[in-house]
Amino acid sequence: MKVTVLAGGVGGARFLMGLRGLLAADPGDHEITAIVNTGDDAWVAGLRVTPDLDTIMYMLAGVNDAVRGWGRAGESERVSAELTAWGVGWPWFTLGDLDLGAHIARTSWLREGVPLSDDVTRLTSRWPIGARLIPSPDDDVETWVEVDDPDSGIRSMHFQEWWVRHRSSLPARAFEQRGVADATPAAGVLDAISDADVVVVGPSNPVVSIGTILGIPRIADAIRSTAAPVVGVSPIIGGAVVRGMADACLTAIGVETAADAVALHYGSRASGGLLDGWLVDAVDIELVPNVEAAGVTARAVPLWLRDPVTSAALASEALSLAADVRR
Ligand code: FO1
Repeated sequence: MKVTVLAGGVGGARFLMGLRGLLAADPGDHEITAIVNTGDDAWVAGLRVTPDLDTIMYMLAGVNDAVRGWGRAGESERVSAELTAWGVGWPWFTLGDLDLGAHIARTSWLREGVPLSDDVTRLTSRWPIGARLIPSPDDDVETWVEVDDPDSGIRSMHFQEWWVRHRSSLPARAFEQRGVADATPAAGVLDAISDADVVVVGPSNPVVSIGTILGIPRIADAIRSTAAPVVGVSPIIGGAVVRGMADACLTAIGVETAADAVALHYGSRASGGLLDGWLVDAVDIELVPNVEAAGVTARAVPLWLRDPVTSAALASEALSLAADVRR
């Protein structure tokens, strides 16, 4: 079975871990492809940093820092301290020594003209991660946030500065994908959508992760027209985010932080949107009729991705819903 997952950072990575575990236990050929958000990416100290790709790579490789949710396990920060001493990079954005190894390798290949998707292939080939990761574009498309700063008024900053430096405390007025108009889907992205047996919209931030992937020209249309069933997993449980800042992002675009509101935001494929099916958590069972009324088949199942067993169970629910909506 070919399963293609649209994914951001930790939520997407945990879902992919569950899917990999589920399919590994099932005889037969399986292919997992993750189309990953690159809007969080940034040039830091002259290096190209790609947080969501790295979070997924490190977690699937088993070398991630499970506490912080980003970077490498067993990390040290000697170089980062030196960069701060030299006044280079973002002092509030810690690049660990091991993590820097990936950023230096990636940047050296980029400087040789090797596109990001090939850099990802080179980096991930170091470990048997059991999935193919593809950046949604090879081009630099960065999410910038327009904020209304009580001190300095309206200004724009890179998503990382809004999220890491300011913990999304500055009211976001708008999110801009810089460079998106000239971007194209990376090699393999459109085929991964059209050739899939199932497409999953992962439990990632609907605005700055999934939204950023969908903003790349032609990707949303590929999802609308794929023969595969398209099912999504709500990143909102009981009216709250599981982690991160999706609530601040949803508010900024006028969408309620609720499992049904996000499904309606993505829309049903029957009416020109993206979804055939949608999973909400058991606590949100009363929202199922709202989602169904919008033309999306909905189910209430446990969504918490606590460990390999619950993650595999959620992946199984997503594939089961896909089988149902396919009929
Ligand atoms: N998040 C933080 O809260 N503080 C950091 O210092 C930080 C550094 C960092 C370095 C590399 C990387 O790939 C991710 C890093 N992150 C950090 C997490 C990052 O903001 C998130 O992974 C996503 O971009 C937002 O979900």
